Amino acid sequence: MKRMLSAIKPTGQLTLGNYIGALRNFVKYQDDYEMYVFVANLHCITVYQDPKQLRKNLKDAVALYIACGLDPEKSVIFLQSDVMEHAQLGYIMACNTYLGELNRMTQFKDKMAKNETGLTAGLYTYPCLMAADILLYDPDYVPVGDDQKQHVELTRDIAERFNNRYSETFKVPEPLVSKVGKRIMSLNDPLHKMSKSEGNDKGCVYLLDDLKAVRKKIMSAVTDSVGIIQIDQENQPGIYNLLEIHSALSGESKESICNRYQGKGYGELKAEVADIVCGELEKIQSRYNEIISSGMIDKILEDGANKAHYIAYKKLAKVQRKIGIEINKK
Ligand code: ATP
Ligand code: LTN
Repeated sequence: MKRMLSAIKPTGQLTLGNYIGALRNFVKYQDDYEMYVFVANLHCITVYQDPKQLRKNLKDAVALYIACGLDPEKSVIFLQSDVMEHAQLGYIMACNTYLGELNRMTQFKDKMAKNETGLTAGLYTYPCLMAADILLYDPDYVPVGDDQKQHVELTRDIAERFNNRYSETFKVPEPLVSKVGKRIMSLNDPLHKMSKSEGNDKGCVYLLDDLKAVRKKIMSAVTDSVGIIQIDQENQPGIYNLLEIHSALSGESKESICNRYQGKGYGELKAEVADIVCGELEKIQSRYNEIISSGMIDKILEDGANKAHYIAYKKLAKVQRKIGIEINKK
């Protein structure tokens, strides 16, 4: 069975973007692939997090993974820092990555361009840790949203370079970006990604949001003055985003939705999208509440970390032998 690995970095509450672009796909894949999914808590702290809030976000993220359908019997679910090999291989990967490569990473460049202050070294070297996260497990595929594709491509470059230098060690993974829903945009600023860390709560639907608030956010989504429901991402990015959300969740093609909405207004489309999103969130939230009150999370994470560690440990030992940092092992 082929293997997949992915992660989410819960720097805040998980969003509809995380669900459509990532989580939902993990759930679909878990029947056909050996699936490893972790909560990237080491990535979270590349930007300061309030410790109490972070603890809650991490627990919520695990509960939401399961509430969205990840099954601990089928998928290995764990917390990144419970498997220490991530940090150790991350350092080794940083020693095999060039500054020029990190300087080209769009996510970091965007932050630099905004003149954000207090950017940390951890944020800069984040792609090296992400490469380690992936390469420890030799996955065939890494399912991610559009914004993470560049990091997976860098991971491939690092793996190939390492294999050439030290002989075959890592499988070179493929990024897997789904066609629909790879980039859900903010509801009130459809030119920017729906994002949990931008502080734009009105444009962002959180999976644990009150459903009335969700409906309100969708009904107030920014659209345009064209007045026709059609597929025109460039001139009608808000409508395109609503069609994308609808299509990703309902499975109906954007063309078919547009056909049904010939001669109808934006308000009606928004109401239908709100119904679909709220229907989906209602199910997720009710399962989330059961999971949180069941106290099952600790055991799931313990089992997951044991299974992940078994693989990561062997891979790190191999890497350390190959690069010559151990004295008595060949
Ligand atoms: P941040 O907002 O802090 O940058 P994020 O919401 O992008 O974070 P990540 O942990 O970086 O969250 O992403 C987890 C996964 O969810 C990644 O595969 C990412 O590509 C996907 N994802 C995140 N936001 C969206 C979005 N708006 N549309 C589609 N996929 C998304
Ligand atoms: N950087 C990713 C989260 C992440 C990840 C990974 C995704 C950390 N390590 C390994 C896939 C594989 C993000 O989504 N921000």
